[in-house]
Amino acid sequence: MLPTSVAGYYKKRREILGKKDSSAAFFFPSNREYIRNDDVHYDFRQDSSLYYLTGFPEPESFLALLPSSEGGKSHRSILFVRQRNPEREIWDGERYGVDGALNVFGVDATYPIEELEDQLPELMKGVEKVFYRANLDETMDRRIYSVLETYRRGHGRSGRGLVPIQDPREHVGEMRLFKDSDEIELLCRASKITADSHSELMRHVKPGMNEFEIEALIDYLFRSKGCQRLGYGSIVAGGKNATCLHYRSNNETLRDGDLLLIDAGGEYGYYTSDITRTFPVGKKFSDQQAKFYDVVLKAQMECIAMVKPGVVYSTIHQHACLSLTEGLLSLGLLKGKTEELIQSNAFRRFFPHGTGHWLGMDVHDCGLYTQGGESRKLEPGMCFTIEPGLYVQPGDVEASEEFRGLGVRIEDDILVTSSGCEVLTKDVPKTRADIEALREKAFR
Ligand SMILES: [Mn+2]
Repeated sequence: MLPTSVAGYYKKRREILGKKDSSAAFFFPSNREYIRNDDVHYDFRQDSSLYYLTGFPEPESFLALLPSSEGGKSHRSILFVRQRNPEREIWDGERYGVDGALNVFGVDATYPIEELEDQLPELMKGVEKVFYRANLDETMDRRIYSVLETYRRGHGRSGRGLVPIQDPREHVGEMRLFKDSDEIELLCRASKITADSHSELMRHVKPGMNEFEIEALIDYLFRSKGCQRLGYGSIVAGGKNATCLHYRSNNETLRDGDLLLIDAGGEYGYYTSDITRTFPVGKKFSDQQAKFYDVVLKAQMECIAMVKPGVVYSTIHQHACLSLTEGLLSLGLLKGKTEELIQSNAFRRFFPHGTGHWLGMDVHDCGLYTQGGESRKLEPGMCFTIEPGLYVQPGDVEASEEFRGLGVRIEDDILVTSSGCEVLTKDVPKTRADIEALREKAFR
């Protein structure tokens, strides 16, 4: 159960959101439960924005923020929830129910979720616009249209149309982009657990293990250190599998002499970390792997060194492109003039993704990357990843053979502070010397 002070913490967020449009309603449905097979569901996780605004963890719920009928007052918060059901609770666990949700989550009223279409139009008095994210869930879209139609009819023969629907992502995204001290604490915790786990993997991986054994170890390490779940599906890619950016099969045997790329992050208190490390399956990097690895590491460390308030976000990616292009020239993988290679995006053959993304409750967190058509400037409280990588496709016959099938990505989580930045994931080694020192331990 949430203590009252915590309920107040979510209430504050709802007030801030309501102030963004005093005559609008804001609707946030819970995530759907997805069927895996027959009557078995995939693991449920609450929609991040609904959780951000309420702390309410259950499926089949719905938050409505409605303008107050008294002028100047903040929006009312109405939560629709599942009713208590002793028989279902034996199967699925306890529910808060209508009374429990009202007592615990500091909202102004609660109703059974079945009454959404009946209650909501009545409660919407004075609403001129609705913020709702359509096209995620067709069933919910139909329910919302039914609510808006009933609301429209409530005005008699007025000739009015449906109130307009606008996407709430930008308003909530802007709030979620800036992490407060409580959120930073959760991010630090997620990052610390994730970093420690990656270090532990470096001490345990051995040739002959299967990628899924490593995946199982990751699950174990994150959860045994306090994570409720993972922030996203782990990528455990040995050898050439690392050149597949979203490799998820995780079912091949690791071979001595190959590199292993692991991209995995634990979620703690609904905030996730996101770390990638690439290290030898054996004890040491080969000479070719070492040269290739150091190009990525140099780019990554230079990018991190740039981070401070006022820096334009896109300049970090621009720098990664420059640094990696110079590295590709030194490796002989590209030929020509640096400027022209950047102009023509030649590096994209080896570096086809961006240098990072916002990080928070979602691994690819919400928040605008541009404002007024320009890349935005970094400000304290923003958190994002820096993750340059280089990949030479196994079938890239134009590339020198010694580099074919190599994939290296190095990713850390960065918090912008008032004086610069903090690397939340700094505890996991990334220089070759530090990695090889840990790898040595796996073979003792
Ligand atoms: Mn990432």
